[in-house]
Amino acid sequence: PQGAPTEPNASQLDPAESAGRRTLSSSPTCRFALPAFLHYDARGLQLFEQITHLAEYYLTESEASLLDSGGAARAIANALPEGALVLELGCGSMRKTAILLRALETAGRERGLIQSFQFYALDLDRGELARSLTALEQHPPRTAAGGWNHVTFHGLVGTYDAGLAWLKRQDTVSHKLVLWLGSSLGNLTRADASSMLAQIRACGTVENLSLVLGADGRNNPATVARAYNDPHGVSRAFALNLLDHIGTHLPAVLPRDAFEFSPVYNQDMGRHEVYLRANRELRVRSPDGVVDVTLTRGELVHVEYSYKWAMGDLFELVSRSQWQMAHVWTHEAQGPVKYRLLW
Ligand code: AVI
Repeated sequence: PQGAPTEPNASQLDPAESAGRRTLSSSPTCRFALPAFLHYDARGLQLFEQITHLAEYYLTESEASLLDSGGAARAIANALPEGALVLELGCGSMRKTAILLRALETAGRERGLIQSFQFYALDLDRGELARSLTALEQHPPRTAAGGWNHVTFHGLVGTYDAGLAWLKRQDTVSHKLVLWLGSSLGNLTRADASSMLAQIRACGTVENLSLVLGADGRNNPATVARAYNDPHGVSRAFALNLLDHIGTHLPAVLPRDAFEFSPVYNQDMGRHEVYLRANRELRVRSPDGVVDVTLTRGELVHVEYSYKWAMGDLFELVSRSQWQMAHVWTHEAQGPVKYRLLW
């Protein structure tokens, strides 16, 4: 049925597997690092959704305004061939995606298209994905008589890797459009962002594949710091939430009361960094003995990077990964705050 999540092929990905192995790897900034996907269980997705509504977290509003009043959604919808497949990586609540989907519905009607656009939403949590898709389907544009007529909805449960492997196999569609929005590329190191763009590029040809990419700029450090450490405590709850369910991924438990939220904007590197700081010496042991480490009091565990991209670096990244840019929309409403959508 429409809206019910399906899986990208049979190989149900087990993010826990790979995470477990990478769990106690080190990062350039500290001895221990946890993979960022651990933030996104159902509760983590809900907390992140709350963050996107905060005035301090300027990224979401910037992107939404580029899609909407900035005209990006309409331009993309008008250019997309009939029957095209649209895949959103890490779709979350799809509040901004809805702007593009409504533009596709309108374009379908205005252009008198026969074949629907096929929208696939990829995310990690089946329940949250189903809930978001159902909500989206219940809100077609006002002009769409009797609901969505030109967009068909599908859910994919899995990681980026699984979603892209699936996309690569979709070789009978007229066009594949990948949406990688919300500055999600910022959660990868600059080297990994480059590999990821190359991996997306390999899912199709220059003619049949395109990408819409959202990237935050290297904004005022105080503005960035506030976006990631809001006075309402939602960013803090989001970071600490990972400790509540880490036991399902790791053969070890990190007690929540042993850690403090420790965010910092690293201006030289152009990235926001989040750590969890041990407030006491702590031995972390798994029953099987695979994990057995002692954290010192004050020791940091790295849990997230949010890289910010200067215009020149972003262009260089895109061309290095074999993409050609058709259009750039830049949001500059609040003085130095910049956010870009690349297509
Ligand atoms: C999902 N991602 C792009 C967010 C970001 O801005 O790095 C995650 C986030 N972490 C704390 N606040 C928001």
